[in-house]
Amino acid sequence: MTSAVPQRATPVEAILGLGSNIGDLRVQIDCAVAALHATPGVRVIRHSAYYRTAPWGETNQPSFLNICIAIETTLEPRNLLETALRIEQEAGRVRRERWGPRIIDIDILFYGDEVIDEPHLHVPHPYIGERAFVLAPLVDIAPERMIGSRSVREAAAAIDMTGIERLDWEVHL
Ligand code: GSY
Repeated sequence: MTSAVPQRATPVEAILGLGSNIGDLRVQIDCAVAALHATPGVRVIRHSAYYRTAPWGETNQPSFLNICIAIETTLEPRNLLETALRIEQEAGRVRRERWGPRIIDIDILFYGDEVIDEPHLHVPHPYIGERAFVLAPLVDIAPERMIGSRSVREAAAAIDMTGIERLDWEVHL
């Protein structure tokens, strides 16, 4: 089958962060992972544990469920972003407040080793090293990745993990 979306000849490993804090958090996260895996040019290859995390930013909102996944993708970064936004919209996400509650949020944390600085597309994601809700799941799947001069493992060891709870839930790939 041919696709209108341009595909790279060689797959790239990208890392995505997912979070949800409205409705059935586990269902929303799992549906988003399944929708990504069902997208032509995307294959989910690793999945972190699930984490219940205290809200960052606007703290007067429900706790989040967060995970990270690694994918292999032949999609260009912009098409991967559009895929993430489509899946968010299909899940019913409406963008209201910048740091407010959300059905599902999908962030591109890394796209290979590429550095991208374009409107709405900043990769590596600029705040990875400062967010415990990202670092906790990220260390499960990419501990040796570098964030500036530190590895993910080092950044995770240095950050305050108060409010971050690793859940003993089975992970399906
Ligand atoms: O940037 C992702 C959305 N988000 C989150 C999140 O995913 N988890 C936690 N714990 N707090 C958050 N605040 C925002 S905004």
